[in-house]
Amino acid sequence: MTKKVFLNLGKQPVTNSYLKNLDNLDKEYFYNLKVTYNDKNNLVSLKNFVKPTMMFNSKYAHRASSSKTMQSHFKELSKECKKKIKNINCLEIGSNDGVFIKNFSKKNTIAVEPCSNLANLTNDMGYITYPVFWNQKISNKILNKHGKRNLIFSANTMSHIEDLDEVFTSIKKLLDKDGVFIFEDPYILSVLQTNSYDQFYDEHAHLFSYLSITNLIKKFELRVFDVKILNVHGGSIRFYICHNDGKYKKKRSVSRILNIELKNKINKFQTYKNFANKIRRSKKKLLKILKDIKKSKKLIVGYGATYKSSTIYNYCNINSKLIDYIVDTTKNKQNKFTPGSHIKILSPIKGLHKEIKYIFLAAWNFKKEIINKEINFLKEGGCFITHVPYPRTITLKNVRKEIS
Ligand code: DWN
Repeated sequence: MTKKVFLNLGKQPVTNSYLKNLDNLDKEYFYNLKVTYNDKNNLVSLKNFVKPTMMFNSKYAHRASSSKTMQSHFKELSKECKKKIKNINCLEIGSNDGVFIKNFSKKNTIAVEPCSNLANLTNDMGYITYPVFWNQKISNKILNKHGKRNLIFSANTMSHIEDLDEVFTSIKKLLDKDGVFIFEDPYILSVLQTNSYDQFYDEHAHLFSYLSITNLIKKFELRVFDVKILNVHGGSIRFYICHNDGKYKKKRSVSRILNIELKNKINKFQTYKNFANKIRRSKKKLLKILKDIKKSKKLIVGYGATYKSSTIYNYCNINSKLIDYIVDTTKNKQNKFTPGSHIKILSPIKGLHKEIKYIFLAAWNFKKEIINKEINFLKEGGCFITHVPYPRTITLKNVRKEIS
C-alpha cells in the first residue's frame, strides 16, 4: 500500500466558485472529494486534484486581511523574522492581499501570487508581484533578476500545491546559503484532534505533519530546524527550513513535535479510519441540531462564507432550507450564492438583526474574535452552533469556557 483513501466527503464544488445567480446550475462543476494517507511518506492528500486555474484566478474572493487575528499574527511573525535575519530580502509565495509583505520594505521584497486580482492589489501597493503559479520557471526568473533570497515565506499556500517536489527543487536553488524558508499551513494533527473535516476541500491538496515534511525534503538536502504549532486557522504548523549545511541549530521543538506525532499515531492508517468514523457521527449530530431548531421555524444564519464550510454544506446536504443565509464582511462574496449548497451571502449589516437567534459558526477558527464582536447577540439570548470539536450550541451560559 502507498496511498489509501480513508475519507469520502462526496461530490463537492470548487470552493471559490461563488455564484452570481442560480441560473445555469447544470453547468456547476463537481468532483469527488476523497482523502488519502500515504504510508511511504506519511502525507495526507486529496485523491482527485482540481485544476489550479479553476481555483486560483482573477476572481479569487478570499482576503487574508479580513480578520484582525491574522493581521496581528503576520505582524508578529515579521518582527520575529527581522530579529532572526539581517538585511532581509524576502520572497513570499502566495501573497494574497499583502497581509504579510506589507510589514517589509518595498525595496527588498518580491511576491508571487497567481490570482491576478490580488497580485494587482500588492503591485499597486508598490511590491513587485508576479501574477503566476509557483514553479521552477518563475523561481529561475527571480534568481536571475533579483538573486538568492535569505527569507522565503509562504502561508496557507504550500498545502495548495499538488507537486511538492517542484516546490522544494526550486526552493533549494533560490534559498541563500544561510537563508530560511518558513511556511505554515493547517496541521493534520489539529484536524484529527478537533474533527475539523472541513479543512479538506479542493484547495487543500495536502495537509502536513512534521513527519511528512521531513520525508519530503530529505532528498533536496533541506532540513527542519524549528517547528511551531499555531492556534490560527483552527491549528496550523509552521516549519523553519534551511539547507542541510545551513548555520541554524536544530531546536528542541523538533524532537518534541516528532514525539507528539508518534504518540498520536499519525503514522498509522487506523488513526485515519477512526477519524473518518467520528466524522460520520459529527455529520449526524450537526444535522440533528439544525433540524431541531428548524422545527420551531426559527432563522439560522451562517457566520462567514468560508471555503471550509463548503465541505460541510455539501457533505451534510445543508442548503437554504436549513441555513437561511450567510453573512460575510468580504465585499466580493456578498450578494452571491455559495457553491453547491446555493445559500445567499449578505453583508453583516443587512443580515444580522434582532430577530436572529441562531448563528452557525462557519468561521469557527475565529471563534474568539467573532464571539467578542457579537457578545450582545449572546446577551440578548442568541445562540451559536459549532461543529468543532463536536456539534453543540454556545450560549451566554457556557461562553466563558469556549473562549478562555
Ligand atoms: O487556505 C485558505 C485559508 C487561509 O483562507 C484558503 N484556501 C481560503 C481561505 O479559507 P476560508 O474561507 O476557510 O478562510 P477563513 O479565513 O476562515 O474565512 C473567514 C471568512 O469569514 C472570510 O470570508 C471573512 C469572514 N469573516 C467575517 O465575515 N467576519 C471573518 C471574521 C473574523 C469576521 O468577523
